[in-house]
Amino acid sequence: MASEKYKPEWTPKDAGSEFAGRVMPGVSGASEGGGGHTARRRPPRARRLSLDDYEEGVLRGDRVILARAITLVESNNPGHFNDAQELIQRILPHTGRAIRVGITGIPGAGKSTFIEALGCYLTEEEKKVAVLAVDPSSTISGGSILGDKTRMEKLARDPRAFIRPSPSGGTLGGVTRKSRETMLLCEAAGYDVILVETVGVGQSETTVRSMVDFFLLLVVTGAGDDLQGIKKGVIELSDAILVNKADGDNKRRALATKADYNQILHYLRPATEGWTPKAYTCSSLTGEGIEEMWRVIADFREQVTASGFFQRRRNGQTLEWVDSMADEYIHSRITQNPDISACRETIRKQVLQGDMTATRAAEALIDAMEKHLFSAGRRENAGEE
Ligand SMILES: Nc1nc2c(ncn2[C@@H]2O[C@H](COP(=O)(O)OP(=O)(O)OP(=O)(O)O)[C@@H](O)[C@H]2O)c(=O)[nH]1
Ligand SMILES: [Mg+2]
Repeated sequence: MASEKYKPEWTPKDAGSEFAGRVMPGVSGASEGGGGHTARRRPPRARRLSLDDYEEGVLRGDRVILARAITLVESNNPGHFNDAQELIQRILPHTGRAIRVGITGIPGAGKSTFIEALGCYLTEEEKKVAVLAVDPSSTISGGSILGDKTRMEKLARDPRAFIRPSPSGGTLGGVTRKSRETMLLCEAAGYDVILVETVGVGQSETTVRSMVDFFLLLVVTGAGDDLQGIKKGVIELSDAILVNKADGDNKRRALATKADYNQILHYLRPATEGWTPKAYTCSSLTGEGIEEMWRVIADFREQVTASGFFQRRRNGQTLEWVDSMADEYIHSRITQNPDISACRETIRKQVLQGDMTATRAAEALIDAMEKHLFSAGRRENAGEE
């Protein structure tokens, strides 16, 4: 086979047969780089699931199907949206039985370590625990939970636990909708406790507060008397403050910090009607104080359920969610409509030039929206008939 024809093109002009190439015919059935018996097999493609499969799998508590159902809910593909909504509708009667706990705190306060400690305590008590992360600023999915999964190593291996990273933003309702619907799926799958860790900065505290029953602020002893940049507003959202890392030399200081926070809480309006928030200490490393914290959450549930506020808050949260999605939808329809945008620009200029009052401008904008949005709506409806 060694011949001129097979010589590589960089072969020196006067070279002999040592530069000849050989071309081997392929062997059918073998894969690249090996004989038939070592052929690499592709993992089988996941079978497409029907809505019945999803529903039945989630209700059975199948973790693989639960994960796929969450992926469906998180999809930004408009084709998946209706299926996801149909699935949520079907599982809705099986939701609402879990206690939903939000956990916030500055980066490094020990949220993930605390969740690991509390989660493991609960699974030992034979409870099923789902851990979700919510990062409203996330544009790519799966960001920090990769790091968190190593911090929640024991919990991640526990068959009674389910850990899911923050979804990314995107279509209607964004991260909030996806996280809430994920929570519903986990409840339908039989999880008794949902722990939601706030990730990132900005609006995550209020977003998480609006989807949980109990909101826990994790703090650590700071250098000096400062409040570690924790906004008063976040303290006001909290049902308890937990001074973490109360271990070793730090324990004494943690107790002092707890007393400081109790003082502050004394002057603030409680976040939950009929419940007095207090400060506690714990060590997520040694486990001291973890059980006490769970007792507090269980007492909260009992007390606030008895007063009727537990369900009232949930109802309020759901209705606010509906309104905010509708607002967001209208807003995006307006900003994406080129006719309205053009009109808006003109009106804004006129206001700044003093040619139009602010109130007249608002009226003119509303007229433009009604004209363009609602006449477009009528055209769509007419087209469907
Ligand atoms: N001594 C001590 N260290 C702790 C405790 N809890 C957490 N840590 C340590 O504090 C560091 C930060 O903990 P994380 O659990 O990652 O904190 P986080 O609040 O989840 O941090 P972000 O997710 O980055 O916001 C880690 O090195 C933990 O080992 C504790 O109770 N005691
Ligand atoms: Mg964390």
